[in-house]
Amino acid sequence: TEAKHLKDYRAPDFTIESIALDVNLAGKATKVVATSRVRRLADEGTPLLLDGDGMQLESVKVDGTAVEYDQFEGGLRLAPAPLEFDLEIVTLLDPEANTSLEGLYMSDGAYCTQCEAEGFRRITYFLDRPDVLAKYTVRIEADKSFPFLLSNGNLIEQGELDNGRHFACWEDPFPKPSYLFALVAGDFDLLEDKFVTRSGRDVKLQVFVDKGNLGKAGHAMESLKKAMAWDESRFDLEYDLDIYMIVAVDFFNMGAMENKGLNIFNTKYVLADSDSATDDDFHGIESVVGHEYFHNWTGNRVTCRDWFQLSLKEGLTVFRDQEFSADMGSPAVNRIQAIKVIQNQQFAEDAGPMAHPIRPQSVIEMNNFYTVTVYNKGAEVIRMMHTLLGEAGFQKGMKLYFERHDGQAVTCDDFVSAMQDASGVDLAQFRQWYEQAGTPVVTVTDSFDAVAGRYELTISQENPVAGENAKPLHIPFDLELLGADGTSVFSKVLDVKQKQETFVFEGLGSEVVPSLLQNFSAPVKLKYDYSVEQMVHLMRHAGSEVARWEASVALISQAVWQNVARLQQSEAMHLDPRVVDAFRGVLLDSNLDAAMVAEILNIPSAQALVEQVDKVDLDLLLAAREFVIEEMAASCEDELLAVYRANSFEDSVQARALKNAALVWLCQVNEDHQALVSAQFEAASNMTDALGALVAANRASLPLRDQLMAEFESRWKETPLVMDKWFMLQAMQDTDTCIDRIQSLRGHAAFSMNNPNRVRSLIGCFAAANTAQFHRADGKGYQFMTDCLKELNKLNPQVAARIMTPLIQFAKFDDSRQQMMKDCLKQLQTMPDLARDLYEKVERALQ
Ligand code: BAL
Ligand code: ZN
Repeated sequence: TEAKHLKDYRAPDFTIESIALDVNLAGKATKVVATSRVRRLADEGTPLLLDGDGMQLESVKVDGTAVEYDQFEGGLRLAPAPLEFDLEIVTLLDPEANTSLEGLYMSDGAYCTQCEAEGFRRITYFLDRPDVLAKYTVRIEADKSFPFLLSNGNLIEQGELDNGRHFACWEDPFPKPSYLFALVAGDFDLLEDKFVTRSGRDVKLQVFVDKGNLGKAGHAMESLKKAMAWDESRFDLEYDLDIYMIVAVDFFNMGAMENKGLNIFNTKYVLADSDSATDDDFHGIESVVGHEYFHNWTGNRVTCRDWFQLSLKEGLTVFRDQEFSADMGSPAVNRIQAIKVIQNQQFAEDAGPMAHPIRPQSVIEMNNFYTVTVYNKGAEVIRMMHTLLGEAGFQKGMKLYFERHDGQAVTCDDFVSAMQDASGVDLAQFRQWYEQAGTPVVTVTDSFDAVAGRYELTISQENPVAGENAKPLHIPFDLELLGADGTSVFSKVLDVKQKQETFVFEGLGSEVVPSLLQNFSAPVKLKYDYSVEQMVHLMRHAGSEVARWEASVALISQAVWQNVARLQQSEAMHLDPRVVDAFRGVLLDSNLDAAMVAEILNIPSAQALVEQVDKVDLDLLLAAREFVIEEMAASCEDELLAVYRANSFEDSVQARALKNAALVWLCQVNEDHQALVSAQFEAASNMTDALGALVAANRASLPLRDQLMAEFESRWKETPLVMDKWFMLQAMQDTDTCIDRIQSLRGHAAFSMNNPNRVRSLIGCFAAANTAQFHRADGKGYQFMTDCLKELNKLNPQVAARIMTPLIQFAKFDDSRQQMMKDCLKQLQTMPDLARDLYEKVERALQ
């Protein structure tokens, strides 16, 4: 359990130019014969070290002759070898016993693989690192009860064998790192289609789903075709193989995996029809199908030199999938969703013990670094470059990046260099964004000289996590100045480069209201003392919809914190009528897109509010937030009802979003509105409306809640992805009995601790989203999570480490809660068989 450091990176001593994998699938006696062409890059006399884990090693041969070897924890050492040789390794695997879902495992009776980051070493001994790129040929043999035998690249041969067995051979013409290897064997329903590329090549498209789910594969297929067309038109990138396959499996640690030509997906991001999937699910599928497809260039054609560079492919590919979603739908709503991920989750990561730069400097378990920092802050860093270079400059940079690095394994620095060299924009200082952990705090002060017509804006930056010596960052700071009548008098992205800088604006006839850091132009915390009038002004007049939403977040956040302060002084809470009026104005504004109004109604979560401060009295925060919602809802009840009714008649994603947001508020203020809930639930012709009703009933713990939940369960108990929604609702109810209910639901027929989707829905969601019950003052929430983690530690450490995140983010809470959380972590720390994944997080938290 030692950390690896970026500074210790060394090029490999050997490389593997090609590998022939012969995989004989036979349950517990599955056998893999791997024949690699190995070439020594280092000096003569250098031993060959191979990675390997959790397999039974049968034999090792060099150029056909059995050789001696040393086996050690995590690998194999061979004596010094000739310059080039054939290496044959035979391993035995037990995919049925593999509950970690890394390497080769079984999902609902199908064989499948997951090799990123370091799963290939559970299939054979190998140079399992992304800078070793090999050509793969794969022969799969299995019983005919597994009709489909799939791997990367093109099918070159298949045939029948004796004893009810058959085989298939695949060849991938593109050299690839081992993490992009994939294999699937199973019985599926298959949806087929084709895409004709810009240059006129036919690409066969296949989506494989569990039997009986063919009717739910269409949206994924449509999304794939849209993604392929979009990457051609926006990024000038065309697909490069003759076939593209997506296989959906229900047991999957991640969302999906971009294996070359053979993506393996979590069913959650493939299966959808309007009966069983919400509008959000449809959107998520389009975005993840796009994401994996876009990896074909950003990740597969050009990959990472080492895992510290993960953001090279992930930050860039998230940026690309965000742009895809924006171009397919509403740019503003998509931007808001991306901003919320940073403000709610990434800021929390930065403020906790796992804070790391988007290019981490040290890692114990790589699986712990598939984070909102590497992915989503990484995407914000790419977005800032896009802002600095403009679309044309950015695309020139992409072109140069591929010209220079196609077929290579490279670093984040290589990417930035291509952007700089192609555009001529100096990015030297900008590279700091890859170095520093923590959220920079940007403080703004201003003054207006009415006589001179001069406005001065002073912007200063600090990074409390990176510390005093942190170099200042290059921050693209999007600024708009609005006149008293709401017109825009200045709008530009400022280049902020110093620790403190003052910008002067002359010739202003009257005082202006600044819209600062518009569209969240950099992933920083903004500190500026907005007055209520200013925020209300921005909500009405800011030039972009995102900026108007940002003003609403600032306004409502201030209202919550003011009431926290009142509670601390034992004063009565109250809500400024101007705040109510501003929200009422939004409800009445017929020019606003309904989805934007819904975003504004979905006020910041408790978690998002916690991230705005350094220390929090959670009980007061929850009380104040609830008070603000109830006051607002009570004051706007008529308008909410009108909005609810008006949007009930419309059949659109936007209308449903607004209607359902309004319903939550209505139920908060008056139980009588449960008639609306019940009517909506019974009449619902789609999952968005059915779930909207349940969410409202659950949130307000309405009397009919249990009955609706029971109806929903009996309708959907055989549909795992829908039961995940039901488990989530159970996990999110803020009632005293919640934990006991979750505990007993672990015995539900639809639940399994072996299935990550189920675990995330019932247990992960409790910790991540039921703030009140997870952080119960009696510590029961923490202990419940800890008990679950102890169990998952053996079954699936990767998922355990992922869902434990809220338990290590204790720094902002009161001493009593902090102590209880640490005590729980100490229970984990003393476990004799604590997995590396959990070990790393526990140690960092208790340090
Ligand atoms: N590479 C792991 C899954 C994804 O980010 O696409
Ligand atoms: Zn990705």
